[in-house]
Formats: sequence, structure tokens, C-alpha cells
Amino acid sequence: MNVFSTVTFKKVCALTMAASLMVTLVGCGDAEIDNDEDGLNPDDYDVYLEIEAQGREFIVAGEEDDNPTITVEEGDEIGVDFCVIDGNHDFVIDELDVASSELIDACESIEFTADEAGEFEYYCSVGNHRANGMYGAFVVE
Ligand SMILES: [Cu+2]
Repeated sequence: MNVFSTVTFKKVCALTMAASLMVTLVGCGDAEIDNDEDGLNPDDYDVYLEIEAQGREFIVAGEEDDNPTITVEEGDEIGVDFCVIDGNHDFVIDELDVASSELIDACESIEFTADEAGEFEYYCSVGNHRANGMYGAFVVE
């Protein structure tokens, strides 16, 4: 059963790479994600993000730095495939009413609209993760 799930995830990942060009190998790692979801279709969103949580870092596909600043435009429809690789984490942006489940070795798809301009923070609300640096800027222009 796990093997089937893993294969399914990798197929989806490969299609996503072909479709978006935004995705780096970071998003398609060797992590054994127990992923029953197919993930989102990047074409359905103004901005599609593949984000992994690992240690105290958010790794955004296509970005060199960990916990990078993410910039979108007001009104953008945002799709996020969020996967927790290591530990237990979530993905939260208070001002935009975004809050994933707290996940362990799992993925969750998140959809929201950037309906308010400003400089916000995405972060992990688990334990003291945010205080230990698990956050980045989320800018809506
Ligand atoms: Cu965390």
C-alpha cells in the first residue's frame, strides 16, 4: 500500500514539474510521503507554491533560500501543496485566514485568495518553531 502511494506521488510530481517549471527537485525528494492526495493543478491558480517543511525551514520549490519572501499580487488565487518531511509542522498566515492542519509525514493542499494587501508572515504555529525562526515574509502587493 505504501509503495502504491509513493508511486502515485512521484507521478504527480513529475507532471507538476513538466507543467510549471517552477518546481525544483526539492519538491520531489526521496522523502517517503504517505500522500493520498493528488495535489493541486498549478494551472488553476494565479500563484502555485510547493512548500516543504523540514527542521525549522520552509523550503519553497524554485527558491534558493529557505524561508524565502513570497510575493504575490492582491486578488491572486493561491494554491499551495504543503508537505511535512521531517517533524510536525503547519502553515499559517493569520491575516489571510490560512491555516493548514498540523501534519506529520503528510501533505495537504491549501487554497486561498490574497484579498488584502500588506506585509504578512507565514509561519509554523507548532510549539516554539516560530520563535526559533520558522517563518518568512508573505507580501501582497
Ligand atoms: Cu514547525
